Amino acid sequence: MRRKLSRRTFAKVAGGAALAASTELPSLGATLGTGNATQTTAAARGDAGRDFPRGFIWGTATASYQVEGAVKEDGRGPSIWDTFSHTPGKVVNNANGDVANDHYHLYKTDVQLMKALGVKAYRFSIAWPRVFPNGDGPANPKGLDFYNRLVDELLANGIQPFATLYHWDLPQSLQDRFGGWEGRDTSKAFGDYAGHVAARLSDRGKHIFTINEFGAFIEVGYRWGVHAPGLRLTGLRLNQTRHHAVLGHGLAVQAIRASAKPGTKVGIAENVTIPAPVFETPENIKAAETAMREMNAQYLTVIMEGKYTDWYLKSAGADAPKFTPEDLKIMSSPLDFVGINVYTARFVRADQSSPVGYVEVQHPKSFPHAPSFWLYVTPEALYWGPRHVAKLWGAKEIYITENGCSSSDEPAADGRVYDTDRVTYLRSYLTQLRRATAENVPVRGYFLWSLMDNFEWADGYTNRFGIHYVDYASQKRTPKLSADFYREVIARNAVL
Ligand code: GBH
Repeated sequence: MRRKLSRRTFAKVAGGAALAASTELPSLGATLGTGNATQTTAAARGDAGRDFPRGFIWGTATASYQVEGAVKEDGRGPSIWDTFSHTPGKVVNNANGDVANDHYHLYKTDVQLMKALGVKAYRFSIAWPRVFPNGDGPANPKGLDFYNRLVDELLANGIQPFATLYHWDLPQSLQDRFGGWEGRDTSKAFGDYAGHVAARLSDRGKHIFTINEFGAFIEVGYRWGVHAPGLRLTGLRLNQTRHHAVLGHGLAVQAIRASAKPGTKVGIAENVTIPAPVFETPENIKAAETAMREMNAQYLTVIMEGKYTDWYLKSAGADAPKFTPEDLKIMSSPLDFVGINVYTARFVRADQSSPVGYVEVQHPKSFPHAPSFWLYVTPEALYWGPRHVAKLWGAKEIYITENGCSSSDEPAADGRVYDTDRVTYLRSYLTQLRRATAENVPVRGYFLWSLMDNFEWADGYTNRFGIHYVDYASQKRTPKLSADFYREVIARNAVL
């Protein structure tokens, strides 16, 4: 299943990117290392047609359990990912995040990597069990101190902190006592934790994301059993768990509003399922818009619309979640921005014989994908994702909170990694993002996943998503070719 993407198939999908570049590219040698490219105009640089809006925020992202290590330090409590990864057979090679990238100790080094790239923002996540070792109850001030140090270090280097409150490391105690997100008490505890952090970090951290990817930690963790906590729920129990997770998000938004300093902005980072029209006729575009609402009914749609779609409730029947009108109000608390994690798209076409007016066109076996079997290379995702969010729900501020890809990443004789497949992937996707910004879709920033290779959940350390190569034995980080590429993109504010 995990086949490598051949050069030929990659070239096939990358073809679209070249079309946008109407002017001749300067030679690589001439462009690498030009720190002052932003001081000239796009036209003078030959970037016209490939440039991003002024002030566009370029960033990188990581998540606590994937990079921090130090799982027993300074009073951190255990999370469901400690339990899961230490259960034999759950993670490739039985790997775990005990040490990971040792970012807990090496964060200053890592901030320098970001500075060298020229990123303006860093999206990291806060480990809930560092702040509340049991999820609720007494706080552990030493836990938050780490994030205070990190935020100060970022600001001292001119990098804006964008903090995510939940990137899957649920305190184990909440799993034991309430069944994790199966229990409404977890939603409530999440709200309290969010308010606590916002009160203490929002004097410096102005952008807060509540939850990363319902569509991953619920579906993969509570439905497929492939991620922590490794459950296989179905029917009403599954739908109620989904509901509690979104409710937790809403309670967190309210708690942040109540406790944060003025000027704090709140949003979400969701891996929306992105339906792209299989080709762009008005009928297929309409079908894709309908599909966007239905495919995300349990998560982003209810957050943006304050109700579950009729079709979702009808299809769920007796298994539909139990909720009150008050729940829906909380879940749809207004957001300042919408973050979407964009990796891949699904193709749809109009079909009037379908009750929802669309059908999905499955990817054939030969469709190119990255080493991660699920990562079909569909650059259109980075156009249709934000466009749907803006058009359907009127979002005024959108962030691409993750985008990136895995690659086989074998160091060459000179020790460097020439990840031309990743560069090609990024160029193709960014070309589509640029199409969106050129049409005034309000995308304000982009966070590349990931700053560096890290613990890739059930894949352990076997699947690398970084633009810096990490040698885990020595903890040495080495920029890949994609890091050079991204540095140039940032300096020129244009796709290269
Ligand atoms: C993101 O999820 C995560 O936010 C990030 O932590 C992660 O490192 C990054 O992607 C790269 O994977 O094994 O069949 O159950 C992206 C959405 C959802 C895609 C879960 C992979 C697992 C498929 N992911 N999915 S399966």
